[in-house]
Amino acid sequence: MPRKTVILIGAPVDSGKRRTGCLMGPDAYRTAGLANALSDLGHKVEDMGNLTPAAHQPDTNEGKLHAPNETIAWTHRLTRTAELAMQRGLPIFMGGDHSLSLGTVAGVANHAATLGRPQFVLWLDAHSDFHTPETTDSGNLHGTPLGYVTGREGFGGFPKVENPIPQENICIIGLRSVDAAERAALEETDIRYHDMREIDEIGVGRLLSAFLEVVAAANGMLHVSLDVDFLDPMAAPAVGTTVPGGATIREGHLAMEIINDSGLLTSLDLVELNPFLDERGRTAQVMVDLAASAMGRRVFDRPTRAHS
Ligand code: 4U7
Ligand code: MN
Ligand code: MN
Ligand code: MN
Repeated sequence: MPRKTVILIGAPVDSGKRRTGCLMGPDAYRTAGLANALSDLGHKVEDMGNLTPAAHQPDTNEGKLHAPNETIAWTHRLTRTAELAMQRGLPIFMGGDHSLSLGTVAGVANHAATLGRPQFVLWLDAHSDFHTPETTDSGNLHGTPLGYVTGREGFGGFPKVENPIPQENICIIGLRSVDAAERAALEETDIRYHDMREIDEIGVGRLLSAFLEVVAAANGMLHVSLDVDFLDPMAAPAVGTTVPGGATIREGHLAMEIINDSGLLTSLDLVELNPFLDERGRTAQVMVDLAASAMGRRVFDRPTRAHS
């Protein structure tokens, strides 16, 4: 990838579920050396420090949703921050739980609209995160960002989504835990989704390349949202929502390397890292290494190929 201005944005969002700890994510990425890994690749790196949510009323324990006021306040802050950062460079949002993507995706889509370019979203996750506040059983808003940014109903009290992402511009890869209500809703959409079986049988490279061809043909902007639980918990244990049978380290890197080769990446979320659950920082390190692959780290400068 050509040299970029990369803007690291700490988003210590911890309101999207009940188990806490994701607020330590941004500092774990710093400790694992994210800024240096990117500057070693030739990028200009700025760290904006950690954001705070907009002012909000304290949450109560009433109602099904966990901490809606705080998550709404984060959505306001992150939407605006994403819009502004996109004007200056390539933002990497260091989470924080996945409810941060209600704001980051809404914000990058607003920026794409000002350029008259379509926004695409690649969602690497064990889960589809397609709930609405009405369909969620857990009440955890980290399970709702794709519902929100596609403009589903039921997000009363949240900022209006000015530029919903068209369903066909979204690709989810890594699925192995989809709730019944999400599945019924997803099957009615044009969202592209691939479960682990498709990774096994077809390969992450082919699935991803097919989507990236669509993005390139449309001159699209590409936001990648990387949930730690895309990876198998043996490779990446520091996450609250472990689901066995996930992607390997190599499948993760191959995806990132293909993203880099495409030259399409315009923004990135690193989400759901819970350093409190980590083993000597190894999950934070895996995520930093994946981000470096997405931003151009490679073993050789020219593509290698098998001997015939
Ligand atoms: B994550 C879940 F019920 N679907 O809604 C829910 F399985 O950002 C999990 O992908 C959501 O980690 C996981 O609570 C959200 C559950
Ligand atoms: Mn609060
Ligand atoms: Mn997720
Ligand atoms: Mn997940």
